[in-house]
Amino acid sequence: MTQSTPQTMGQQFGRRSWAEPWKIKMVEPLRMVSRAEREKALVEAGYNTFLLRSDDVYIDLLTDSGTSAMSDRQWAGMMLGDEAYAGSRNFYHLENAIQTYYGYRYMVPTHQGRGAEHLLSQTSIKPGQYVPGNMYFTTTRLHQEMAGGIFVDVIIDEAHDPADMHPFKGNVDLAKVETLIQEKGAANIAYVSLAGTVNMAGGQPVSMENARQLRALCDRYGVKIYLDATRMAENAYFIQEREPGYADKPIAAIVLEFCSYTDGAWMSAKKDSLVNIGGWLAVNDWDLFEELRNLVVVFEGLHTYGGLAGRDMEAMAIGTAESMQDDHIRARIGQVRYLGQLLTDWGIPIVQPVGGHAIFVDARRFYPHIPQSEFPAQTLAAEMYLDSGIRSMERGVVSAGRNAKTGDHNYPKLELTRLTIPRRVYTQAHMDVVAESLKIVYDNRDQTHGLRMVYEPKYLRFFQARFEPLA
Ligand code: P71
Repeated sequence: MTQSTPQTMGQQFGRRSWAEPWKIKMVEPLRMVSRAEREKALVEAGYNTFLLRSDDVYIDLLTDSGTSAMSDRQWAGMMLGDEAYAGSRNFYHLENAIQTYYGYRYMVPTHQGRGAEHLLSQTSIKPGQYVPGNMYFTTTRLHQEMAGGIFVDVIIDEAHDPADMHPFKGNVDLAKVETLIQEKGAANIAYVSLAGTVNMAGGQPVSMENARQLRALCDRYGVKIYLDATRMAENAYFIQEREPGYADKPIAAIVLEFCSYTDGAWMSAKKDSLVNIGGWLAVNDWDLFEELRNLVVVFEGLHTYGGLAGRDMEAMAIGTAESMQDDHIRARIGQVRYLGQLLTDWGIPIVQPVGGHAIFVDARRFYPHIPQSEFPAQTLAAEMYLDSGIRSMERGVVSAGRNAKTGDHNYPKLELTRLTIPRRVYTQAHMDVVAESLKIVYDNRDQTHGLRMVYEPKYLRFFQARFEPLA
């Protein structure tokens, strides 16, 4: 028998190995859940991974939102919370961090991203106005619609093709924006809703050039641009890697330049900024800020805490700085890519190129025999949980909801199951376990049937909808 030389992870992939730029100081034990327990839990959850108890989950890839591990410095910062009702010291630390790293003048904290979306939508959209955006996000579009806005998708066509290798699949199609402005008139455009690493497209980045050109276009018509900065640090990594002229620029400088092309931003700090809760809304215009500062007290809390404790703002200020460190972002995206490479090598259909925060499995190609009306991406999430206790999330027809006018399902082109990687939480060995589970589910795909929806709530139905298997 010939004995092969054991290979390190890097050697297997023909490169130098990389490792996480942190070591572990505290551990949280995982529970191994038996097959019988998983079967029972899945039925109780109506085949919806949002309705599983986390105690019944082994590796939780539902989301990267609020699930990251804080650093020793952030935890130390939590002890420095100034819990004064007004003017907390931690607010000023946060304000300073946002001004330093994102470059906007004025900021209000919010309890999380959708709190900021609510305030921006209510102040900046008049009923009947259009809101062009580079692909919808569920909560963002809902708040825009609740303010009377009409969302229009202006992302480049390549974004809707899970196999297209465009390096900046999150880019705005400038012609689509200009046509909309000309057709509807600039006064009927609320603002352009621009997002970094477009979540629903598979975590796909926007190029600096695209942001610069969008700014020039909007300036010609006097239209504002607001940025969803939720995963902007990750977007900056792709610019550094792929866009000429940025290879030697630090992540922080790239984020700052990108934001300079926009009029303000909203943030779910639960992603890039490495906290479990928190968000903010920042703008450069004083008059708008005055309105926001007033409205935040109605819905979130005083403008120096916005629904957060002082300690939360401190952790967010420190996390903001940590999120801009180049070695952190490189390892974060490197881990996602490692998983993506295994799946690609095994021929499992995933969205390419692999994005920043997650692997998006293309459920249409995974289950070609399951029609979209039988929820292939939801089915895949259920099957993965059954196989191994790994929790993922549907991002397809269930998430897309119904057309407000016709009441039909919205059938999005992308029918995806998202395996989202929390930051600084799981190791490369966990990624191996995930990859192997997905391979087993793929090998058994011919025996798998779709689902039927048996309960559907009115808003954001994917959170609470219930399903039954079709055979
Ligand atoms: C994600 C989430 C959290 C989530 C939200 C809705 C359904 C399922 C999961 C939240 C985002 C986001 C972007 C680009 C705004 C929000 C809202 N993402 N913009 O991906 O990704 O922020 O959750 O803090 O309110 O799992 P919020």
